[in-house]
Amino acid sequence: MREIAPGAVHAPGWLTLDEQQHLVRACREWAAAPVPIRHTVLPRGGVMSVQTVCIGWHWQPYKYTRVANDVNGLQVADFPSWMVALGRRALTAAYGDPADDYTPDTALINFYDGQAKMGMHQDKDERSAAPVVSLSIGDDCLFRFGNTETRGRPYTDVRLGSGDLFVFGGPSRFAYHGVPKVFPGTGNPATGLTSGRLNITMRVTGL
Ligand code: MD3
Ligand code: FE
Repeated sequence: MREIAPGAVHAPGWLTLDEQQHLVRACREWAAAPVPIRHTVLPRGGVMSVQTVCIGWHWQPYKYTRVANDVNGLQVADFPSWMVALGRRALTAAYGDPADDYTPDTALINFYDGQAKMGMHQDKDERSAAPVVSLSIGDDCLFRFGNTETRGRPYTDVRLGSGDLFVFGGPSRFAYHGVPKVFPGTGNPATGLTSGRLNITMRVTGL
């Protein structure tokens, strides 16, 4: 367990192989229906290289909606209670105190192929300052954790691997961050993911 910055805690290999397998299976189902995983199109016409599917609420830049009116118009899958329980356990592991009042109601599930990246950004579409719980499965990546003022330096680069937990709360909740690179072929096929990287972020929308 390592505190990268105040409120930003990295727990390498926190998920068991069994938990990773369970999450890979769940994400495969969510990626298929009711709203298929897709490359999000940004308002100015750009297309994200990462593919995303959501549960609980549907994220589209720069808002959350109940139905995916930018994809197929359907309501996204429910946020299951076992994910709420997993989010609470993650928060407790990171901060060391009970988190029974933490109730995430949405998750963004991002899939990175070997070429995908995510530019430096802040997550500001939630109307809540509650922590974000991030779980990574599959190929390693370079994760860049910045500051709350600018997209640029200073930042800390961290290599994230399969099973890693990262919690971003307190002063780190609105910091810039991104994924400049994934390292193809570094994952463990026993997770059920034979290529690419999966990242699951749980959030509280405040909606
Ligand atoms: C720090 N995802 O979905 S996870 C995103 O690996 C996103 O897919 C990246 O950034 C990924 O918005 C990074 C780590 C992460 C997620 C959310 C954060 C770091 C964060 C929110 C606030 C601060
Ligand atoms: Fe983000």
